[in-house]
Amino acid sequence: MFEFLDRFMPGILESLLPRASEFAIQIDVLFDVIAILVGFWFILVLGYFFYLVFRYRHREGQKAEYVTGETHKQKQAIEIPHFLILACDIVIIIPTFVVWYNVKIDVPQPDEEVRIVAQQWAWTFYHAGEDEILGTDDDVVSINELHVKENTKYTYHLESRDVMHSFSVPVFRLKQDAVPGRVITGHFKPILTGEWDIQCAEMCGVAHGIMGARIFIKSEAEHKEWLAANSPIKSGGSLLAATNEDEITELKEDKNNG
Ligand SMILES: [Cu+2]
Repeated sequence: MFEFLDRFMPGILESLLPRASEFAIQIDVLFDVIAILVGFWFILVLGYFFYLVFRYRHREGQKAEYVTGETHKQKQAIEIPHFLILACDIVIIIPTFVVWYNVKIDVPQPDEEVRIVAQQWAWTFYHAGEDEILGTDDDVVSINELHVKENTKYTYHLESRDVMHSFSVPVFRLKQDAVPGRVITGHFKPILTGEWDIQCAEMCGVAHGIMGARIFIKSEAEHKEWLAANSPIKSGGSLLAATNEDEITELKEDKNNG
């Protein structure tokens, strides 16, 4: 449905940033529908407003008329636009529910998982190693660099170590709050290779503005090369696992305190 609708849309967001996730097209179509409807009424109402200001401007000897809005014609002038705007609301609400369900509620069975931890003021990403299973000894941890494979369904688990942050990947049209004490699960499927920005989108302290990171979307072979180059040394693997366990205990303690 969204592919079909997209043919008639101006593609406002796409003209600024490519769509690198599977659901990006849905957000873009919704954005265009809202921009067109709201823009139409904005221009119409402002245009009419300035016309009236000019048409009924002050003139010598002319007294102002007191309009009560009680005649049939005056009531119609209010009611007709009112119902037209309600109709526009319905046109916006229906696809909004569909997109919300597809992006936020319906998390598909993943091919891979990634753990994302936000803190003042950096991002830590836990990538599954060559075994493609998250939480094992060969996980690859990186700071401010998220490495993912093209055409792979990901589930992400988003956490915060301190205050509220927001994981924003504009090229995915993805934005999700990170809340201390909670693990928030969501999904994305990269469909383009390249390197783009990640930015914290929730005011989280003095260095919020520079709490950025980069996302690297690669082909499967390139991603494997990166994993191999960054895999933890086997004997040091337990160190990483210990770090993970410490963090999990910390999280639980937070929950108890709360
Ligand atoms: Cu922030």
